[in-house]
Amino acid sequence: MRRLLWAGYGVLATLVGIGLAHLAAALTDPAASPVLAVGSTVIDLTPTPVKEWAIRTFGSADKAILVGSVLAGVLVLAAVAGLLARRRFAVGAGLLVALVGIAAVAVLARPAADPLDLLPSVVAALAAPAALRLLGRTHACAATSDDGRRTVLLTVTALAAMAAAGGLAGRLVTRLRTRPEDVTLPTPGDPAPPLPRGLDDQVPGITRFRTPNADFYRVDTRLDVPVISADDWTLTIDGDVDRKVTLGFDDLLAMPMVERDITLTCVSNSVGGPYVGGARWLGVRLTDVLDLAGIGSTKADQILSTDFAGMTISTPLALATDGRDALVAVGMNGEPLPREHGFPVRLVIPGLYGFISATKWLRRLTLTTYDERQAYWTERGWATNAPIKISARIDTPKALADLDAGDVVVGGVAWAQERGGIAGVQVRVDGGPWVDAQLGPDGGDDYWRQWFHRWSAEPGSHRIAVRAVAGNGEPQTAARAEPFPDGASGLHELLVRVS
Ligand SMILES: Nc1nc2c(c(=O)[nH]1)N[C@H]1C(S)=C(S)[C@@H](COP(=O)(O)O)O[C@H]1N2
Ligand SMILES: [Mo]
Repeated sequence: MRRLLWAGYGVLATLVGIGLAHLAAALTDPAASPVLAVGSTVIDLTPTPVKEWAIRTFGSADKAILVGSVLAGVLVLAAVAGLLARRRFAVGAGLLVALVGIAAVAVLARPAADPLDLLPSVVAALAAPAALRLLGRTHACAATSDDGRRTVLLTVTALAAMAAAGGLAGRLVTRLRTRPEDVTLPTPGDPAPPLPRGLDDQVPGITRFRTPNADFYRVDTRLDVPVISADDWTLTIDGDVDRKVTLGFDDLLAMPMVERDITLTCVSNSVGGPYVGGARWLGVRLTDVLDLAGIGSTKADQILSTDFAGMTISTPLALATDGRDALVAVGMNGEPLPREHGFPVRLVIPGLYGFISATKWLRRLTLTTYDERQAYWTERGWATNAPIKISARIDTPKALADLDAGDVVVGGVAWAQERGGIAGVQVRVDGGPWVDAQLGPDGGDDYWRQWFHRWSAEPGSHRIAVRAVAGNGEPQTAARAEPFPDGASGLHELLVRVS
């Protein structure tokens, strides 16, 4: 019983340290929070196959699970520290400081770390042992006085409140920084045509023609939602250029604005998977931005883009500048970029998977060569050139659905960016003939297209398959491939039961 109490003291002292460190991080750099830094380091060190497995198995919960595991591990060690402190305070406190030390190393190892980022760790290294000492003292008094128990209870409550308040105040402070909703976007000189009404209302269960921001898939290496202020944001264009240039947010907004409907796709999306979304993007042409620095005589073959934390993504220069609508984007569906999707500025380059094109929280564009510099995913074995593969997905009915015999509407979306869009979609039931599906309205070559097919279903078990053909005549391949290293392929097929 007494042991359990001391283990609890260790955990509580650690939570006080974490809570106050979180507050200190919010005041300096939210990404420098020790728990997040440890979690990010774990992500970066995780081998690619394990990472892929985690994304496949846990989906977007993969990060919550990771942070949870890191936290659980820390708290187990915290309990051990409490137990050790029961006999010798210095040993327990030493373990706590050592824990913070590991976190501090993780904080400093981040590419964009600066010395101020150590502040939260210092706060934790002071607060956790101090809380443990206080708990130890009160515990000792409890043995010698009648009010002792009450004092212990009070101390525990006060410290728990402090830990919680630290964490909450940290959140509040973070919220108060320049928010996306404070930004007024310019109107585009080159607007997108009105997006036609999709099949949303006609085909129940089909993916919406335009993905609302709140529903847009999110894939990145971050555990937190980066909180970046637009006021002190800058973009630097450097490397093999005529002159190095640095732009502020207002400089960027003053440039000619283009608006385009573009469907973004993640290389980790498996056939039929959810990591794809269609949105209306507002931004400056990437070539206009690069021209400010002058890339006429460059020997570079890649654009290495760097985010606010030093994470890098590389894009083949020739593809990014071949005339496609590559954007340095500030708006998404009529609003400033949400923080999850790169506020204040990100890249959007149609036709290339996000991991080689769609840098969020953009800070730097460096013209260089693949020999000279390797981006984050290049170091992890992913391809450097990965055009989005033609793909069709069945949204309705769902796999293994129980359906009533009779008219069934099969429907979904298909995409073939930078290949002239979708020219046709075909459906096949049980290895029968391929039948043309009806296409929804056209949202442009870089946008996905909805489709549906009326099927008269007869009782039994049936296999439905779909395939697409691009506007340039290229058919979707049936050859199966896993996402690694340049995107999944194969046909989306599913089984349903009709009775
Ligand atoms: N800074 C940064 N940008 C990033 C990533 C990242 O991990 N960090 N992930 C990329 C990947 S893999 C994809 S698929 C797209 C996803 O963009 P979204 O989250 O807005 O849908 O962002 C890209 N941009
Ligand atoms: Mo991705």
